[in-house]
Amino acid sequence: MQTPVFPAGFRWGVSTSAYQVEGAADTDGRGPSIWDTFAHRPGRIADGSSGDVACDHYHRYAEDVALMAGLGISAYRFSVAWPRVQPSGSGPASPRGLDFYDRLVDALLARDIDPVATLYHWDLPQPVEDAGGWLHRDSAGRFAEYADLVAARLGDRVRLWITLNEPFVHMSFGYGLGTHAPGRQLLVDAVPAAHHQLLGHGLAVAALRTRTTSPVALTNNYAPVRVLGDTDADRAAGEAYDALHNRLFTDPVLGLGYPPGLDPGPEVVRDGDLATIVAPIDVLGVNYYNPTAVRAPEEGSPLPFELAELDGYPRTAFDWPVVPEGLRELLVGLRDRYGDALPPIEITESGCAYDDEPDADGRVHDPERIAYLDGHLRALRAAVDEGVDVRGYFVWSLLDNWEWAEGFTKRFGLVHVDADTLARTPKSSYAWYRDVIARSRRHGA
Ligand code: PNW
Repeated sequence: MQTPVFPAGFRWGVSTSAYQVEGAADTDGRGPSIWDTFAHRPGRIADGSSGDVACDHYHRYAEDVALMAGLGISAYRFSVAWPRVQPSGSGPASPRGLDFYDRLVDALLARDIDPVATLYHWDLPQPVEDAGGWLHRDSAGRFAEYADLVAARLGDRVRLWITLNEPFVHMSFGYGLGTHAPGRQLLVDAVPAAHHQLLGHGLAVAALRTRTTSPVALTNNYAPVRVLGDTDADRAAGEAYDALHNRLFTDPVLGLGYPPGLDPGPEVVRDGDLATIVAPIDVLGVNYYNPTAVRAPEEGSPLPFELAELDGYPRTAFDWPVVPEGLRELLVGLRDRYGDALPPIEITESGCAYDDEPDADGRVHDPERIAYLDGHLRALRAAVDEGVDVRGYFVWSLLDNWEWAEGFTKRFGLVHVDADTLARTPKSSYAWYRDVIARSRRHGA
């Protein structure tokens, strides 16, 4: 059976993020971000690496855009590094910092590839963190000022704007558990970092509307919840986790207010904030990797759920279960939950890590990735056939890049990157994805 085709005009893409691919950490006046600080602190990154050089995409972007053109994609999702645009986290834009994105956007348009820009993919300028980071209300306004500076320069050419990437993962790993930058371990006290990101999103949407007519989106990570056990306590734990992971950053934006139990309270949420946050978005960005298994917590646990292993599925090199069906489940679930309030969806990340290395002939075979993507495109097609309005699909990622706390140990790319030479070698999944796109263009309906 062939991979399904999608309607004409369906957006085929790949995604990356600034700190994970650019490198050039000190180039052209870039300032430090929380990820520079975190990665250079001993013991935080699996292989002791940092994004100082990453894939050196900052200098090799022309080669990378040529690889994209070879895929035949219609869109490239990248992120803009706030510390390049405002090296000290506030004040006027650094023209040299914006120049890079100007060049990138023009190179994409010259190849007929839509630039899709994420404004924030977790690289907060260190001075903004030093002033309280996302725990502090002022960060929301600062983010909107930064968004305005970027849109003033690129607003005429970016085809889709995404304000934030995965604010849930940023809040929970960065401020709740401390496994990501800025490394704070506040557990449930991290919730103000939710409200201030959402407020920043709403203020940024308003700023973007004055600068561009292109659509505006928010990208969230979603995980269908699988409840292990059949007690009321297990089901309550499932509800609690679903509210935190899947609803906290979506319900307020789509007009439902904060989910029960997660309202940050009057000290944090001021009059008018929810009206700012509910500013209409044109697209909901959906990132999907796997479902989450949950059961009732032990007595005395600080959290209202306990995360568990989801058995019975193949696993990626990240040890994440491969559950394509979860994508259909989550898309139908979003439609059922939000109904007419749900805007069109684009899958802004989907992908997997495997230990891909060149064979004796220098070729990189990654049949597991092909099976993974094929399965997820089938699940996506099933959701579309059930009436969910999905307009695009972006593979994470174009390149083997710097995978946050895992450093270079997890390879997500359609293109292999040699750790020493940074040479790019398209994997067999690259040719497969190219053929899927071409066939969909010919036969799409
Ligand atoms: C996303 N989880 O992060 C990010 O948007 C990317 O930057 C990242 O490289 C990619 O997924 C692969 O990890 C996630 O544990 C990090 O559920 C963690 C989770 C999900 C997404």
